[in-house]
Amino acid sequence: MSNLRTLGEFIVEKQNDFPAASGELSSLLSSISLAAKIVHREINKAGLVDIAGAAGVENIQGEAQQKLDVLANDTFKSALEARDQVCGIASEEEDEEVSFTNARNQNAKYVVLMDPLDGSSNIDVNVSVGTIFSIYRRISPVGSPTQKEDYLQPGTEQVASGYVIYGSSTMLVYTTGAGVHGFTYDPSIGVFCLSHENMTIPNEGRVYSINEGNYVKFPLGVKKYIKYCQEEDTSTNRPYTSRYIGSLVSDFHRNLLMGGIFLYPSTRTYPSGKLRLLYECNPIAFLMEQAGGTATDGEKRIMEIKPTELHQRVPFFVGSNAMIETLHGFIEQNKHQY
Ligand code: P6P
Repeated sequence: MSNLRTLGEFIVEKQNDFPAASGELSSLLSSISLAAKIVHREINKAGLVDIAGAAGVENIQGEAQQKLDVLANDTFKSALEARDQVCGIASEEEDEEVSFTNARNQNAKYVVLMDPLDGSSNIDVNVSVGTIFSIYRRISPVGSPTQKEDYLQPGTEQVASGYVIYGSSTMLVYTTGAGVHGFTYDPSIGVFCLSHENMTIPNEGRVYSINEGNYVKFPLGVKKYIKYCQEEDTSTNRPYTSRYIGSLVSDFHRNLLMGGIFLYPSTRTYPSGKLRLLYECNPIAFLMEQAGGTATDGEKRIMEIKPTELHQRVPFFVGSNAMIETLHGFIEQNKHQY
């Protein structure tokens, strides 16, 4: 295959897209792709060796069996700590941020926020899951432990973000602010190969993704938008198609490729929504904007929200511009009504 371009080669080629980098991005992203290969391997044997659900079961080496989301967290954390570029991480699996303690890491310039295995409950039913990551420059002085402020930056400060989707094939999709690029993993040679250069989302789509089981708890504007999606109107290609996998990375990846809108609104039970701002919504929002789409909390740009705590949740609407615009109209007309 003459046009085979690996993730490593592509990053070096695009090196100048990553400001003030001297190979830092390639090393940082290669540690992420290394961890992704390990998680890919563990996920693909989960059903065989019962890693998926069983915590506390011993494997053949007599080691304590880890649940996959804990295993994914530990794998990404140690891969990132092993390199010189990262001084700390925040993770859905860690109550507080983890500031790496050795001098090498404390002299590093970047922090990584991640959801190491998003949608892990889907593993037991063989549905695809994903890793989501977001990379920032630290604010606190180099050479010291990280501070909370390093992790509580608005999404506009991201220098890179991406996801790994462990689906029918494993893909790594990332942006450094110069477009969105997708790489498909070839396990036979152990490399991620460029398969989707400059991914862009269509301005219109026909897919809406939302957990309609929560319909009665949605704000009135969201209810009216769902009914709009279901109305018969051939001039606007409606009714749309409802597709909901229940795994953010999978629903997002499909909509990125085909066009569409993903909605996780606030509900009466969860007034701030369910999805996490720092390591789910911001990285996905960065990718969406770079692919020509929109990501909001129903009113304002997700990436302009000033975070106040590591695990804070926000309502999340992401997808094709025209669909988000129509949704905003319904939300605006029916503010604060359920
Ligand atoms: P619900 C998975 O648990 C997750 O965090 C996202 O990946 C997914 O989009 C969402 O929650 C699904 O939530 O309430 O519809 O099951």
